[in-house]
Amino acid sequence: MSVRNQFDLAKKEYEQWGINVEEVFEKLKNVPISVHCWQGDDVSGFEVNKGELSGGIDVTGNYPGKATTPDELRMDLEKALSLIPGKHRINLHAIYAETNGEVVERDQLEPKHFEKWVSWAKEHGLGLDFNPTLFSHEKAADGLTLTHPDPEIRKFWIDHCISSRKIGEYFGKELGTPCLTNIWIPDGYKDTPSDRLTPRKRLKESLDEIFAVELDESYNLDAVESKLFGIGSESFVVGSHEFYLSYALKNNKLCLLDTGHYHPTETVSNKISAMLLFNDKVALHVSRPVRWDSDHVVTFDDELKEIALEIVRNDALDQVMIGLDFFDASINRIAAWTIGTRNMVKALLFAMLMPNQQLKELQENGDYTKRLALLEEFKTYPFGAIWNYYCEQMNVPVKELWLEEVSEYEEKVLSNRK
Ligand code: RNT
Ligand code: ZN
Repeated sequence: MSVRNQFDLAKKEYEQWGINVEEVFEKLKNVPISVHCWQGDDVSGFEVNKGELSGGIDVTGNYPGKATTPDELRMDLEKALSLIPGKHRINLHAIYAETNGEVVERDQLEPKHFEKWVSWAKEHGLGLDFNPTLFSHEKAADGLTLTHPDPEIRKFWIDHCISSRKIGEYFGKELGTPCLTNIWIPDGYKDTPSDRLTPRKRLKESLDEIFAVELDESYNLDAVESKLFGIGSESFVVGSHEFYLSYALKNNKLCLLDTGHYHPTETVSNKISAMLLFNDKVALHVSRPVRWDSDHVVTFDDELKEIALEIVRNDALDQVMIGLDFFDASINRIAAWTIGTRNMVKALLFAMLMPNQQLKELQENGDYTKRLALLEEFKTYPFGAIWNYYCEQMNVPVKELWLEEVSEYEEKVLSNRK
Protein backbone atom coordinates (compact mmCIF):
# COMPACT_ATOMS: atom_id res chain seq x y z
CA MET A 1 0.00 0.00 0.00
CA SER A 2 1.31 3.44 -0.88
CA VAL A 3 2.21 6.04 1.70
CA ARG A 4 -0.83 7.98 0.54
CA ASN A 5 -3.22 5.06 0.96
CA GLN A 6 -1.93 4.30 4.40
CA PHE A 7 -2.35 7.95 5.26
CA ASP A 8 -5.95 8.01 4.04
CA LEU A 9 -6.83 5.13 6.33
CA ALA A 10 -4.97 6.55 9.31
CA LYS A 11 -6.45 10.00 8.83
CA LYS A 12 -9.95 8.60 9.27
CA GLU A 13 -9.08 7.32 12.71
CA TYR A 14 -7.92 10.74 13.85
CA GLU A 15 -10.87 12.44 12.22
CA GLN A 16 -13.18 10.47 14.45
CA TRP A 17 -11.74 12.52 17.26
CA GLY A 18 -12.26 15.77 15.42
CA ILE A 19 -8.61 16.13 14.49
CA ASN A 20 -8.08 17.82 11.14
CA VAL A 21 -4.86 16.33 9.87
CA GLU A 22 -4.38 18.80 7.00
CA GLU A 23 -4.70 21.70 9.41
CA VAL A 24 -2.16 20.03 11.64
CA PHE A 25 0.27 19.81 8.71
CA GLU A 26 -0.16 23.52 7.97
CA LYS A 27 0.53 24.38 11.57
CA LEU A 28 3.53 22.10 11.87
CA LYS A 29 5.15 23.48 8.72
CA ASN A 30 5.47 26.84 10.43
CA VAL A 31 7.21 25.67 13.58
CA PRO A 32 10.92 26.39 13.31
CA ILE A 33 13.42 24.31 15.21
CA SER A 34 16.74 25.98 15.91
CA VAL A 35 19.31 23.45 14.74
CA HIS A 36 22.64 23.84 16.55
CA CYS A 37 25.60 24.07 14.19
CA TRP A 38 27.95 22.54 16.77
CA GLN A 39 26.79 18.95 16.24
CA GLY A 40 28.61 19.15 12.90
CA ASP A 41 32.12 19.61 14.23
CA ASP A 42 32.07 18.50 17.88
CA VAL A 43 31.84 22.08 19.21
CA SER A 44 35.24 22.91 17.67
CA GLY A 45 34.56 26.15 15.82
CA PHE A 46 36.92 27.92 13.44
CA GLU A 47 38.98 30.22 15.58
CA VAL A 48 42.52 30.74 14.38
CA ASN A 49 44.01 29.83 17.79
CA LYS A 50 41.53 27.15 18.46
CA GLY A 51 41.70 25.85 22.04
CA GLU A 52 40.64 22.49 23.41
CA LEU A 53 36.95 22.13 24.24
CA SER A 54 36.46 23.22 27.84
CA GLY A 55 33.73 24.46 30.14
CA GLY A 56 32.83 21.09 31.58
CA ILE A 57 31.17 19.76 28.45
CA ASP A 58 32.58 16.88 26.45
CA VAL A 59 32.15 15.27 23.06
CA THR A 60 33.06 11.61 22.83
CA GLY A 61 33.71 9.61 19.69
CA ASN A 62 35.85 10.05 16.60
CA TYR A 63 33.59 9.22 13.68
CA PRO A 64 35.46 10.18 10.51
CA GLY A 65 34.55 13.09 8.26
CA LYS A 66 33.85 15.95 10.61
CA ALA A 67 33.54 19.41 9.12
CA THR A 68 36.74 21.38 9.51
CA THR A 69 35.89 24.53 7.56
CA PRO A 70 32.82 26.80 7.54
CA ASP A 71 32.04 25.75 3.98
CA GLU A 72 32.10 22.08 4.94
CA LEU A 73 29.90 22.74 7.93
CA ARG A 74 27.37 24.66 5.84
CA MET A 75 27.39 21.92 3.24
CA ASP A 76 26.74 19.30 5.92
CA LEU A 77 23.96 21.39 7.40
CA GLU A 78 22.38 21.70 3.97
CA LYS A 79 22.47 17.94 3.63
CA ALA A 80 20.83 17.43 7.03
CA LEU A 81 18.22 20.12 6.37
CA SER A 82 17.29 18.44 3.10
CA LEU A 83 16.26 15.37 5.11
CA ILE A 84 14.21 17.18 7.76
CA PRO A 85 10.68 18.38 6.99
CA GLY A 86 10.00 22.10 7.45
CA LYS A 87 11.86 25.42 7.43
CA HIS A 88 14.16 25.76 10.36
CA ARG A 89 16.78 27.98 11.94
CA ILE A 90 20.49 27.56 12.55
CA ASN A 91 22.02 28.25 15.92
CA LEU A 92 25.60 29.54 15.81
CA HIS A 93 28.25 30.06 18.47
CA ALA A 94 30.76 32.89 18.45
CA ILE A 95 33.59 30.42 17.69
CA TYR A 96 32.05 29.91 14.25
CA ALA A 97 33.15 33.40 13.16
CA GLU A 98 35.03 33.72 9.87
CA THR A 99 37.98 36.06 10.29
CA ASN A 100 40.00 35.36 7.16
CA GLY A 101 42.89 33.82 9.01
CA GLU A 102 43.20 36.82 11.30
CA VAL A 103 43.22 36.45 15.07
CA VAL A 104 40.21 38.36 16.34
CA GLU A 105 39.70 38.35 20.09
CA ARG A 106 36.20 37.38 21.13
CA ASP A 107 35.50 40.78 22.64
CA GLN A 108 36.30 42.30 19.24
CA LEU A 109 33.95 40.18 17.15
CA GLU A 110 31.68 42.08 14.80
CA PRO A 111 28.82 41.41 12.43
CA LYS A 112 31.25 41.38 9.50
CA HIS A 113 32.74 38.14 10.83
CA PHE A 114 29.39 36.46 10.21
CA GLU A 115 28.60 37.90 6.80
CA LYS A 116 29.02 34.58 5.07
CA TRP A 117 26.68 32.85 7.48
CA VAL A 118 24.11 35.57 6.87
CA SER A 119 24.29 35.39 3.11
CA TRP A 120 24.07 31.61 3.30
CA ALA A 121 21.05 31.89 5.62
CA LYS A 122 19.40 34.28 3.18
CA GLU A 123 20.04 31.96 0.30
CA HIS A 124 18.34 29.10 2.14
CA GLY A 125 15.61 31.07 3.87
CA LEU A 126 16.90 30.26 7.34
CA GLY A 127 16.74 32.31 10.53
CA LEU A 128 19.84 32.49 12.72
CA ASP A 129 20.29 32.31 16.48
CA PHE A 130 23.45 33.03 18.39
CA ASN A 131 25.54 32.26 21.46
CA PRO A 132 28.60 33.98 22.88
CA THR A 133 31.26 31.33 23.58
CA LEU A 134 32.46 31.49 27.17
CA PHE A 135 34.59 28.34 27.11
CA SER A 136 37.45 26.79 25.09
CA HIS A 137 39.58 29.87 25.79
CA GLU A 138 42.59 30.72 27.94
CA LYS A 139 40.56 33.33 29.81
CA ALA A 140 38.11 30.59 30.81
CA ALA A 141 40.79 28.07 31.70
CA ASP A 142 40.02 28.09 35.42
CA GLY A 143 36.32 27.58 34.83
CA LEU A 144 35.29 31.15 35.66
CA THR A 145 34.17 33.85 33.23
CA LEU A 146 31.46 36.40 34.08
CA THR A 147 31.95 35.60 37.77
CA HIS A 148 35.74 35.69 37.77
CA PRO A 149 37.22 37.55 40.77
CA ASP A 150 39.58 39.36 38.36
CA PRO A 151 37.71 42.39 36.98
CA GLU A 152 39.76 42.38 33.77
CA ILE A 153 38.77 38.84 32.91
CA ARG A 154 35.18 39.64 33.76
CA LYS A 155 35.32 42.70 31.53
CA PHE A 156 36.62 40.64 28.63
CA TRP A 157 33.66 38.29 28.85
CA ILE A 158 31.16 41.10 29.41
CA ASP A 159 32.44 42.75 26.24
CA HIS A 160 32.24 39.44 24.40
CA CYS A 161 28.60 39.08 25.41
CA ILE A 162 27.83 42.64 24.32
CA SER A 163 29.47 42.12 20.93
CA SER A 164 27.56 38.85 20.59
CA ARG A 165 24.25 40.56 21.25
CA LYS A 166 25.09 43.10 18.54
CA ILE A 167 25.82 40.25 16.16
CA GLY A 168 22.43 38.82 17.10
CA GLU A 169 20.82 42.16 16.32
CA TYR A 170 22.54 42.16 12.94
CA PHE A 171 21.18 38.66 12.21
CA GLY A 172 17.68 39.79 13.12
CA LYS A 173 17.86 42.87 10.93
CA GLU A 174 19.29 41.06 7.96
CA LEU A 175 17.04 38.04 8.10
CA GLY A 176 13.78 39.61 9.21
CA THR A 177 13.34 37.26 12.14
CA PRO A 178 14.61 37.98 15.66
CA CYS A 179 17.75 36.20 16.74
CA LEU A 180 17.77 34.49 20.11
CA THR A 181 21.11 35.23 21.72
CA ASN A 182 21.65 32.82 24.57
CA ILE A 183 24.23 33.22 27.30
CA TRP A 184 25.52 30.09 28.94
CA ILE A 185 28.57 30.19 31.19
CA PRO A 186 30.40 27.26 32.75
CA ASP A 187 31.24 29.04 36.02
CA GLY A 188 31.25 26.95 39.12
CA TYR A 189 33.38 24.98 41.57
CA LYS A 190 34.53 21.41 41.67
CA ASP A 191 34.30 21.33 45.42
CA THR A 192 32.01 22.72 48.07
CA PRO A 193 32.16 26.50 47.96
CA SER A 194 32.74 28.56 51.08
CA ASP A 195 30.78 31.44 49.59
CA ARG A 196 27.93 31.06 47.14
CA LEU A 197 26.65 34.58 47.31
CA THR A 198 29.69 36.52 46.08
CA PRO A 199 29.98 34.75 42.72
CA ARG A 200 26.24 35.03 42.20
CA LYS A 201 26.37 38.74 42.98
CA ARG A 202 29.11 39.11 40.41
CA LEU A 203 27.09 37.21 37.83
CA LYS A 204 24.15 39.50 38.43
CA GLU A 205 26.34 42.56 38.02
CA SER A 206 27.98 41.22 34.87
CA LEU A 207 24.61 40.46 33.30
CA ASP A 208 23.35 43.91 34.25
CA GLU A 209 26.29 45.43 32.39
CA ILE A 210 25.76 43.20 29.39
CA PHE A 211 22.07 44.06 29.13
CA ALA A 212 22.58 47.75 29.87
CA VAL A 213 23.28 48.02 26.15
CA GLU A 214 19.75 48.24 24.85
CA LEU A 215 18.93 46.54 21.58
CA ASP A 216 15.73 46.40 19.59
CA GLU A 217 13.83 43.28 20.63
CA SER A 218 12.36 42.90 17.20
CA TYR A 219 15.89 41.98 16.10
CA ASN A 220 17.50 40.42 19.14
CA LEU A 221 16.05 38.51 22.06
CA ASP A 222 18.24 37.63 25.03
CA ALA A 223 18.16 34.33 26.88
CA VAL A 224 20.07 32.98 29.87
CA GLU A 225 20.70 29.25 30.31
CA SER A 226 21.08 27.63 33.70
CA LYS A 227 22.84 24.43 34.66
CA LEU A 228 23.08 22.04 37.57
CA PHE A 229 26.63 20.77 37.31
CA GLY A 230 29.42 20.18 34.81
CA ILE A 231 32.72 18.36 34.66
CA GLY A 232 34.81 20.37 37.11
CA SER A 233 31.80 22.21 38.54
CA GLU A 234 30.24 19.22 40.27
CA SER A 235 29.56 20.91 43.59
CA PHE A 236 28.38 24.33 42.57
CA VAL A 237 27.25 26.17 39.45
CA VAL A 238 26.84 29.92 39.79
CA GLY A 239 24.15 30.23 37.13
CA SER A 240 21.65 27.82 38.65
CA HIS A 241 18.01 27.45 37.65
CA GLU A 242 16.69 29.65 40.46
CA PHE A 243 19.27 32.28 39.71
CA TYR A 244 18.34 32.65 36.06
CA LEU A 245 14.64 32.11 36.56
CA SER A 246 14.63 35.07 38.91
CA TYR A 247 16.99 37.12 36.78
CA ALA A 248 14.99 36.56 33.61
CA LEU A 249 11.68 37.43 35.25
CA LYS A 250 12.95 40.56 36.85
CA ASN A 251 14.78 41.80 33.77
CA ASN A 252 12.41 40.71 31.08
CA LYS A 253 14.80 38.18 29.52
CA LEU A 254 14.10 34.67 28.34
CA CYS A 255 14.92 31.79 30.59
CA LEU A 256 16.37 28.90 28.58
CA LEU A 257 15.80 25.38 29.87
CA ASP A 258 18.21 22.71 28.69
CA THR A 259 16.68 19.29 29.26
CA GLY A 260 20.04 17.95 30.45
CA HIS A 261 20.51 20.56 33.14
CA TYR A 262 18.30 19.27 35.93
CA HIS A 263 18.27 16.51 38.49
CA PRO A 264 17.74 13.14 36.80
CA THR A 265 14.08 12.78 37.79
CA GLU A 266 13.23 16.43 37.27
CA THR A 267 11.57 17.13 33.92
CA VAL A 268 11.46 20.20 31.72
CA SER A 269 8.01 19.16 30.48
CA ASN A 270 6.66 19.92 33.94
CA LYS A 271 8.23 23.38 34.02
CA ILE A 272 6.85 24.82 30.79
CA SER A 273 3.27 25.52 31.91
CA ALA A 274 4.44 27.09 35.16
CA MET A 275 6.80 29.38 33.32
CA LEU A 276 4.33 30.33 30.62
CA LEU A 277 2.10 31.92 33.23
CA PHE A 278 4.80 34.40 34.16
CA ASN A 279 6.97 34.76 31.06
CA ASP A 280 6.02 35.89 27.56
CA LYS A 281 8.46 33.45 26.07
CA VAL A 282 10.45 30.44 27.16
CA ALA A 283 13.42 28.95 25.30
CA LEU A 284 14.50 25.32 25.18
CA HIS A 285 17.62 23.34 24.48
CA VAL A 286 16.20 19.94 23.78
CA SER A 287 18.86 17.38 24.52
CA ARG A 288 19.00 13.90 26.02
CA PRO A 289 20.80 13.27 29.27
CA VAL A 290 21.86 9.67 29.82
CA ARG A 291 22.67 9.46 33.53
CA TRP A 292 24.16 12.95 33.32
CA ASP A 293 24.23 15.97 31.00
CA SER A 294 25.65 13.77 28.27
CA ASP A 295 24.09 15.56 25.27
CA HIS A 296 23.02 12.39 23.48
CA VAL A 297 21.05 12.67 20.24
CA VAL A 298 17.37 13.38 20.92
CA THR A 299 15.22 10.27 20.56
CA PHE A 300 11.46 9.88 20.31
CA ASP A 301 11.09 9.11 24.00
CA ASP A 302 8.40 9.84 26.55
CA GLU A 303 9.90 13.08 27.80
CA LEU A 304 10.28 14.45 24.28
CA LYS A 305 6.61 13.69 23.60
CA GLU A 306 5.62 15.24 26.90
CA ILE A 307 7.54 18.43 26.09
CA ALA A 308 5.85 18.62 22.70
CA LEU A 309 2.46 18.02 24.30
CA GLU A 310 3.00 20.81 26.80
CA ILE A 311 3.81 23.22 23.98
CA VAL A 312 0.97 22.12 21.73
CA ARG A 313 -1.89 21.63 24.16
CA ASN A 314 -1.17 24.94 25.85
CA ASP A 315 -1.23 26.65 22.48
CA ALA A 316 2.29 27.91 23.11
CA LEU A 317 3.99 27.32 19.77
CA ASP A 318 4.64 31.05 19.45
CA GLN A 319 5.92 31.35 22.97
CA VAL A 320 8.30 28.43 23.26
CA MET A 321 11.43 28.80 21.18
CA ILE A 322 12.63 25.30 20.46
CA GLY A 323 16.35 24.76 20.04
CA LEU A 324 18.40 21.59 20.09
CA ASP A 325 21.61 20.87 21.94
CA PHE A 326 23.37 17.56 21.52
CA PHE A 327 26.75 16.49 20.23
CA ASP A 328 27.64 12.95 19.40
CA ALA A 329 30.88 12.19 17.57
CA SER A 330 30.49 8.42 17.74
CA ILE A 331 28.03 8.30 14.83
CA ASN A 332 27.71 10.03 11.48
CA ARG A 333 27.20 13.68 12.46
CA ILE A 334 24.70 14.40 9.71
CA ALA A 335 22.67 11.39 10.79
CA ALA A 336 22.79 12.73 14.35
CA TRP A 337 21.29 16.06 13.25
CA THR A 338 18.73 14.30 11.09
CA ILE A 339 17.62 11.84 13.76
CA GLY A 340 17.43 14.42 16.52
CA THR A 341 15.66 17.11 14.51
CA ARG A 342 13.24 14.74 12.80
CA ASN A 343 12.37 13.45 16.25
CA MET A 344 11.61 16.93 17.52
CA VAL A 345 9.32 17.60 14.56
CA LYS A 346 7.81 14.14 14.91
CA ALA A 347 7.04 14.75 18.59
CA LEU A 348 5.24 17.98 17.72
CA LEU A 349 3.18 16.13 15.12
CA PHE A 350 2.42 13.42 17.66
CA ALA A 351 1.25 16.08 20.12
CA MET A 352 -0.92 17.80 17.51
CA LEU A 353 -2.63 14.50 16.75
CA MET A 354 -3.83 13.97 20.31
CA PRO A 355 -7.43 14.78 21.27
CA ASN A 356 -6.09 17.46 23.58
CA GLN A 357 -9.36 19.28 24.13
CA GLN A 358 -11.24 16.12 25.09
CA LEU A 359 -8.39 15.05 27.37
CA LYS A 360 -8.49 18.38 29.18
CA GLU A 361 -12.23 18.05 29.67
CA LEU A 362 -11.88 14.55 31.04
CA GLN A 363 -9.49 15.83 33.65
CA GLU A 364 -11.73 18.77 34.54
CA ASN A 365 -14.62 16.36 34.95
CA GLY A 366 -12.59 14.04 37.11
CA ASP A 367 -12.76 11.15 34.65
CA TYR A 368 -9.23 9.93 35.23
CA THR A 369 -10.07 6.43 34.02
CA LYS A 370 -10.89 7.65 30.54
CA ARG A 371 -7.99 10.10 30.63
CA LEU A 372 -5.52 7.28 31.23
CA ALA A 373 -7.27 4.95 28.79
CA LEU A 374 -7.11 7.48 25.94
CA LEU A 375 -3.57 8.59 26.65
CA GLU A 376 -2.54 4.96 26.40
CA GLU A 377 -4.63 4.01 23.36
CA PHE A 378 -3.35 6.96 21.35
CA LYS A 379 0.17 5.68 21.75
CA THR A 380 -0.65 2.99 19.20
CA TYR A 381 -2.85 4.99 16.86
CA PRO A 382 -1.47 4.87 13.29
CA PHE A 383 0.76 7.85 13.84
CA GLY A 384 3.55 6.48 11.61
CA ALA A 385 1.34 6.63 8.52
CA ILE A 386 0.62 10.30 9.15
CA TRP A 387 4.27 11.10 9.77
CA ASN A 388 5.33 9.30 6.59
CA TYR A 389 2.85 11.22 4.49
CA TYR A 390 3.92 14.48 6.09
CA CYS A 391 7.50 13.73 5.05
CA GLU A 392 6.38 12.87 1.54
CA GLN A 393 4.39 16.07 1.28
CA MET A 394 7.34 18.07 2.53
CA ASN A 395 9.64 16.45 -0.04
CA VAL A 396 11.94 14.73 2.37
CA PRO A 397 12.67 11.00 2.50
CA VAL A 398 10.04 8.76 4.05
CA LYS A 399 10.96 6.45 6.93
CA GLU A 400 14.58 5.28 7.01
CA LEU A 401 15.18 6.19 3.37
CA TRP A 402 17.02 9.32 4.48
CA LEU A 403 19.79 7.06 5.69
CA GLU A 404 20.65 6.06 2.14
CA GLU A 405 21.30 9.70 1.33
CA VAL A 406 23.50 10.09 4.37
CA SER A 407 25.47 6.97 3.43
CA GLU A 408 25.94 8.22 -0.10
CA TYR A 409 27.10 11.59 1.22
CA GLU A 410 29.47 9.85 3.58
CA GLU A 411 30.98 7.90 0.72
CA LYS A 412 31.21 10.79 -1.73
CA VAL A 413 32.02 13.68 0.58
CA LEU A 414 32.89 12.79 4.15
CA SER A 415 35.27 9.97 3.36
CA ASN A 416 37.47 12.36 1.37
CA ARG A 417 38.04 14.60 4.34
CA LYS A 418 41.24 14.30 6.28
C1 RNT B 1 26.33 23.42 28.16
C2 RNT B 1 25.13 24.10 27.59
C3 RNT B 1 25.36 24.91 26.36
C4 RNT B 1 26.29 24.23 25.37
C5 RNT B 1 26.39 24.92 24.03
C6 RNT B 1 27.49 24.41 23.20
O1 RNT B 1 26.02 22.56 29.16
O2 RNT B 1 24.12 23.16 27.37
O3 RNT B 1 24.15 25.23 25.79
O4 RNT B 1 25.93 22.91 25.15
O5 RNT B 1 26.45 26.28 24.22
ZN1 ZN C 1 22.37 23.85 26.32
